[in-house]
Amino acid sequence: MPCLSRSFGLSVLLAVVANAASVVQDWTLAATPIAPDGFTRTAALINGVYPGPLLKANKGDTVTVNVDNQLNNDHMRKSTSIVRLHLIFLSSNDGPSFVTQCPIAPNNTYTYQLALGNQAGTYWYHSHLSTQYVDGIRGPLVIYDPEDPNASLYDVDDESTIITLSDWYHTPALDATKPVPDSGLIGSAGRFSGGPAVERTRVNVTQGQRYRLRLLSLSASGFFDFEIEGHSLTIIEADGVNHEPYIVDSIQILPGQRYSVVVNANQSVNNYWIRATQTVLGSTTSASNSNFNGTDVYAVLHYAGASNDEPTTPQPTALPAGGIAFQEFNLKPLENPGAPGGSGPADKVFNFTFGIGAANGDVWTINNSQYKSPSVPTLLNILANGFTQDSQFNTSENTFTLPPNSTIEVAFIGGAGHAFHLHGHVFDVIQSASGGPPNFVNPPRRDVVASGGTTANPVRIRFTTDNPGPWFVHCHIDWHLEAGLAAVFAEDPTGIESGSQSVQPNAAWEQLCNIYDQLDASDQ
Ligand SMILES: *[C@@H]1O[C@H](CO)[C@@H](O)[C@H](O)[C@H]1NC(C)=O
Ligand SMILES: *[C@@H]1O[C@H](CO)[C@@H](O)[C@H](O)[C@H]1NC(C)=O
Ligand SMILES: *[C@@H]1O[C@H](CO)[C@@H](O)[C@H](O)[C@H]1NC(C)=O
Ligand SMILES: *[C@@H]1O[C@H](CO)[C@@H](O)[C@H](O)[C@H]1NC(C)=O
Ligand SMILES: *[C@@H]1O[C@H](CO)[C@@H](O)[C@H](O)[C@H]1NC(C)=O
Ligand SMILES: *[C@@H]1O[C@H](CO)[C@@H](O)[C@H](O)[C@H]1NC(C)=O
Ligand SMILES: *[C@@H]1O[C@H](CO)[C@@H](O)[C@H](O)[C@H]1NC(C)=O
Ligand SMILES: *[C@@H]1O[C@H](CO)[C@@H](O)[C@H](O)[C@H]1NC(C)=O
Ligand SMILES: *[C@@H]1O[C@H](CO)[C@@H](O)[C@H](O)[C@H]1NC(C)=O
Ligand SMILES: [Cu+2]
Repeated sequence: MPCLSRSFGLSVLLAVVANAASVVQDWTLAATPIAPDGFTRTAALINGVYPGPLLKANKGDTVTVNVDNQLNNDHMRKSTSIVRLHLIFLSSNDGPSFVTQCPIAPNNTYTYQLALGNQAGTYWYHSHLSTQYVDGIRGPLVIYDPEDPNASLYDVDDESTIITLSDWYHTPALDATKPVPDSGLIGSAGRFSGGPAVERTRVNVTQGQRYRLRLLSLSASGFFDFEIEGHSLTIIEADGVNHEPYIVDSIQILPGQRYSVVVNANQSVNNYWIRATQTVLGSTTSASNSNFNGTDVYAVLHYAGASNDEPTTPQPTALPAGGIAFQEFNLKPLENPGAPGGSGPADKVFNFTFGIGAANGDVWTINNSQYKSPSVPTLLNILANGFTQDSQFNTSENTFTLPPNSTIEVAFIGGAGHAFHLHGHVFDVIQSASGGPPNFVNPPRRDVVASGGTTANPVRIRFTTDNPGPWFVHCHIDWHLEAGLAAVFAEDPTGIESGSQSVQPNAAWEQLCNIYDQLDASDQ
């Protein structure tokens, strides 16, 4: 079996390499004024734009990103690190600060180089240092699959069909206390209560064509309810994993989640509302921020030939009567469905009981332990200091070693309202927050999952340890991550150090900590 799978892997690799291209982007990070919702603030931006530049490649390509860190504003972190959400790369390229690398110091450059292998789908990238991505370092990453098995379901899939959803803040993250966004952006435009009537983002379609819309939540906190007036959404992808077509009228997208939906432009030539209602703590309003109006997040689906005006119909605010709402448990993966270990017991079960560790909500814990970034990244402790056991890490690192080639099950216990993300793997959601019985046969497969469920049946995920690396598992509500709602799975430490899947960082990676550790605190 190992031999078979190895030769299969090799032939796939050769087939992919034959068409592989090299995609190179140069990113300059700098503090730059921008006003996507009409309010000008200085943000931490890549090449001066928000969202960040589209990183676009084909399956099998090699992507090189040259990062030049020119951040130099006292209200925002000056160091940085970029993570590519979930992609199963060598972990020295994964990016979370103090898990796989030290941050890139200001006035320094660093190159991320990634062989995409067999992965395709809709991803995003963002800074993974503290809450820095909230300030603007976030953008879409799309890997097209020239051999998409379900390509016949749509006609158009290009830059015009990538739709990012973001919560947006007027105050830099470091200065924000009790942060509630000021607005919600679709693409690069949004409105806040009392602000100017910023022109709404427009998505152009031609009647008779079917569009693969790639919906990405680049959010730090807001949840988005997405709907297009008069058009159903056929979900075919969740978080980079193809799923069987599933038709809904609206879909809730949590921070970090992505979906591809096919929309058939088969209605009469006109303009239609795109609604992306934003909620924070389940509400479209906030007592602490009167700018926030979660209802007012709209774009326009514009048919060629229609007027250039906004739709004349009332703005929808909720799923219409009789509409079909998305339920996660209905998602079924297209390829190789079935949870690791089937309905049998997992090799190792983790119960992550999370909770608020301080009355003011500034501390979040897993099993009463608040995650705190170590000064020495987890990966460095494994590679340079030979750590192989839980007890070698500080308690506040919430670091659990995992054996190789095993089925791991994690239960997220503590209630709804969180969006848990695991690096380095996709996982099967054997118990979804949306209900349904436990599913071991064809459960949803993804990399960011809603917490919730019942006390007896909390949300549970499973994955197989086939990718050695220190993998961060954390709430993707960035304020919760910053407050400690995180853990690290140190998967197969021995396999990280040596063997065919060992992690071999380059010389530049090895310098990152030396440079960072010498910075003044204000430059970190
Ligand atoms: C980076 O360069 C700028 C401009 O030369 C300078 O003002 C700033 O102090 C430098 N930052 C560090 C950490 O060296
Ligand atoms: C979608 O892909 C699956 C798996 O390859 C295949 O069985 C199915 O027929 C495809 N559906 C369409 C409409 O192409
Ligand atoms: C939509 O079409 C209009 C008119 O052709 C064009 O000006 C606009 O740039 C298009 N918008 C997008 C997002 O492509
Ligand atoms: C439009 O397309 C959708 C999705 O394919 C389909 O369900 C619906 O019946 C079509 N409507 C019309 C008017 O053709
Ligand atoms: C919020 O936005 C909606 C939609 O534009 C609008 O109807 C409503 O009046 C706004 N609420 C407030 C409090 O401004
Ligand atoms: C996890 O919780 C379940 C349900 O309470 C319990 O049966 C199981 O023993 C726990 N497992 C571990 C490893 O703590
Ligand atoms: C967390 O605590 C529960 C009991 O409260 C225990 O079952 C579980 O094993 C602990 N999980 C970890 C990862 O230590
Ligand atoms: C654990 O914490 C102590 C005190 O904060 C620190 O000196 C030490 O370097 C930490 N160990 C690791 C492995 O990070
Ligand atoms: C993984 O474990 C299974 C059984 O537990 C075994 O059959 C298989 O050979 C192992 N694979 C590897 C790569 O070690
Ligand atoms: Cu959370």
